[in-house]
Amino acid sequence: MKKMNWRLVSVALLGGTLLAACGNDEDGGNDGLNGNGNGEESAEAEESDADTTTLRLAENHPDDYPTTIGNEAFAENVYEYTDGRYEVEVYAGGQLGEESEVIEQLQLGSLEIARVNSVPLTEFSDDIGVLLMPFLFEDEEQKWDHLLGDAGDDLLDTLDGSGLVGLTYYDSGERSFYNSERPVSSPSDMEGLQIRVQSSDLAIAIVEALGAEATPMEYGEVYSALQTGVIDGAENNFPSYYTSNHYEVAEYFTLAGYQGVPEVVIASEDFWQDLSEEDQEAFEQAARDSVDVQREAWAELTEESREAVIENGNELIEVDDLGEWQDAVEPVYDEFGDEYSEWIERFQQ
Ligand code: GTR
Repeated sequence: MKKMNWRLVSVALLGGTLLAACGNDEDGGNDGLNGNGNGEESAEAEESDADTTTLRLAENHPDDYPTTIGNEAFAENVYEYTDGRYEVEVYAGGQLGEESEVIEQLQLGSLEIARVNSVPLTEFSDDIGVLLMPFLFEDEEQKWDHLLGDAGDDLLDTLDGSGLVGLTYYDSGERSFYNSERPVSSPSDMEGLQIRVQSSDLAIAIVEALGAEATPMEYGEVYSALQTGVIDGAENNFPSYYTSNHYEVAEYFTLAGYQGVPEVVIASEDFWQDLSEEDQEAFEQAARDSVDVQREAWAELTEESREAVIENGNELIEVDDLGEWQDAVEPVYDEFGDEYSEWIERFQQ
């Protein structure tokens, strides 16, 4: 049986049209749940039950991407844990703008919730940048023990006062380099390549330490920049490389996961302060309880996208000596290591 379209069902139950809602699910998959920018749906929801407040959640990945699946689990939890007083509509596919625009909307209070990567958050906390440090974590287990433990919580708290409230982390695996020019197996092959990075000094420093040139730009612009040759490559995890279609225009993918920056679910502080303490706890719990669903979907899509790009004929380049890459990014530790030393110590315990 298909997953129940929770939001529509809840709306319909209140409006007494359960059958119609279930019928919708037949052809809709999770479309209705995602909202898809259809203002009529939220009007319908508000009309059906004046006691239910509808919130918007911005997501820049498509409907079936693991973060979107996590968002939907979060939305279901919120509805349940607040006894239907809040419902969350997920606006996937970047409908509400690029990540920087979405963050601005959260700060202004014109949007309630979003899922973004931790990199754009480095602008609003002096500490979150630690997550960008190359080869920070020994393995996924160490990373997740810390992220879902005290260190991760304390790091989210460093957003205090920025207009943003961090709720939880989602999996984003490891980022690696890919390009359209040549197979890259050692840092010396990166020489002179023009690589897109997320907008952050640390991200730029990493690429420069590897002898390449960094071009910061928004995610949504990368495909055409690769296609037109404005850049030679970028860096990301397998699911993003695949679902953004970058694999079509950058065939060489280097298997050297150098960075494990996670995704973050964040709320607008403006909205947050209007919630009762009890509701704040319900939202926090709803976010935490969606992490397993997201991580499971993450593991699946990582495997699927890897297979899909191999099938497409892309070249996945094995790296013989990861130590070479670690040595090459040492200057990044020289430049930023002191700034993040306490956090590095905590995350590497
Ligand atoms: C993806 C991440 C996006 C976005 C993108 C990027 O892995 O999920 O939210 O940050 O990377 O490189 O801009």
